[in-house]
Amino acid sequence: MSERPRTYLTTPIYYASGEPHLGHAYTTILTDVLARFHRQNGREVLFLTGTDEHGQKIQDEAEKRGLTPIELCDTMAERFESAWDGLGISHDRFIRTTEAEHRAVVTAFVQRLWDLDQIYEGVYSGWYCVSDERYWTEKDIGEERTCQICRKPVTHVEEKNYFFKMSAYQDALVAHIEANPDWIVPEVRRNEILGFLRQPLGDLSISRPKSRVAWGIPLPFDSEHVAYVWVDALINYLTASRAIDPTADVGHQGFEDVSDSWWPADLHVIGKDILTTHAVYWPTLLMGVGLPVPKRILSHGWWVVGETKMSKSLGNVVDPLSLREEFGTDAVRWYLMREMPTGGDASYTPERFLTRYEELSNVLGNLASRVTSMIVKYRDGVVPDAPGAGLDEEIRKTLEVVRSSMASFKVHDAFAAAMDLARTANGYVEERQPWTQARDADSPGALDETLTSLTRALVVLCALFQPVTPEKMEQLATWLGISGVPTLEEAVAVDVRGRRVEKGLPLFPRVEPSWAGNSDG
Ligand code: ME8
Repeated sequence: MSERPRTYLTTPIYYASGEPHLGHAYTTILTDVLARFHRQNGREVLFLTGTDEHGQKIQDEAEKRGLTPIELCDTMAERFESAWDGLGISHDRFIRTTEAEHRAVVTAFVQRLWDLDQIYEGVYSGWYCVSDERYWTEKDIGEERTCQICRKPVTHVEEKNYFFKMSAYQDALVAHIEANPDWIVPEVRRNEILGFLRQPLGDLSISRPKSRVAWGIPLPFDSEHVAYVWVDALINYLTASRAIDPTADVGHQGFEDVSDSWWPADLHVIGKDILTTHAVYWPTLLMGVGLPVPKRILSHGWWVVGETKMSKSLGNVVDPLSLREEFGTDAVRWYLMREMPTGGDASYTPERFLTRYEELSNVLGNLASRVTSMIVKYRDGVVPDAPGAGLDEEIRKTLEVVRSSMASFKVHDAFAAAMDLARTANGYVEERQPWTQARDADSPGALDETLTSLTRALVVLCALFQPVTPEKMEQLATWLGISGVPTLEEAVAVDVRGRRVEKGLPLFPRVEPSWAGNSDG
């Protein structure tokens, strides 16, 4: 293992029953931005995403489409991978729960629970939502008998299940949350889980009879039952960490010592819809097999359309790839990161998308093209030999805000601060009036100072925007004559004097959106 500090980041694994939409793209881009930020700052990163491929929802969807479940999953896994490719996602591993390695780790995990006497056989009698693959109590479903999450009708089931003794870990979980105030971010979600844990915690059904759900991983101690899809899915994080070697002898599979692996994950990034599974089921299951729990959980809000959550089942999804075709990858990434305060909800509207695009274009893009073209015009493309300290104080303050905002996952604040620096630099142009300075042949130093200060700011901006708009910052770095995008430290320290600069084209050209003039938006 390398000596560099390491960070293991995960997204949820998305159901292979529907197309990737803007909500999935948000989580994945958010995690990508964090991954790029960590890499940029010298950390070794394992960034995991993937698809959740077992369970009744997938089984039913495949049947509806006249496909076998694996045919459906193969198609959809490819769709997600190519969507992430198109959106500049830099994941290190794409996991599919139908992979042999994952199936073996799930088998070993469940066997370990069984061996440690953490599982008993019982009968489940209650309500089930296929869409969210969740059991609900009489109280949860209310008089309308609908799922708490998707509001679709639930069905009554009564069947033999295996149960994990989750209730035994209630006190340990509460103690963990209380001792680690930042374990669940934001605080509103932490309080939600603490509230939930004020009621007695039940045991967790971890199996489904094959007679009802054949599409799953069979239990090693009863092949007539498969692992409950949520148990199967959560274990993906462990599989990818390489902590468990299911081929080793029992006692040597890694459950006793994970120090040689990526486990525990540093951060699970999830939406607020799947908080209970991640903040209650998952840590207690890990406690059940004696493994450390993930270090932190970031539970963000929902993209809504009007008042309603964007979701496939509600039929109101926005396709991030079509936005990308019109505006480019980086514009979609910028909009999603800048528009949603991490943790809160945000409403998608084409107007806001355009406003955010114009910000990129008029503030950052404009600064980049005017600075590079002035250097070409007034100094033959060579950055003058001047101190260039005109924006140093602003740069210093911005870096402070960016670092602290990123550390608390306030990505929107970090990039707002970065954009403010670009705004300030544009203001500096107006204030110094380089076109007037250029006419003053008696004191060329003033123009030199303006141009060098602006170039230094642009180099820092290039590093600051790299995690969110990587493609464009790569271009900007080339125009600025720096090889590759610098780290924040390098960007501040870089000596720009004497470097050759190219006149850049507009980074974010004007776009006439396809919806312009269309009253339906
Ligand atoms: O729940 N706004 O998969 P899923 C913001 N397979 N984020 C959204 C969103 C929206 N409108 N809609 C979806 C599952 N998301 C399980 C996860 S993990 C072990 C198993 C994002 O395909 C958000 O991250 O329903 C949410 O938690 C996730 O997609 C749910 O994806």
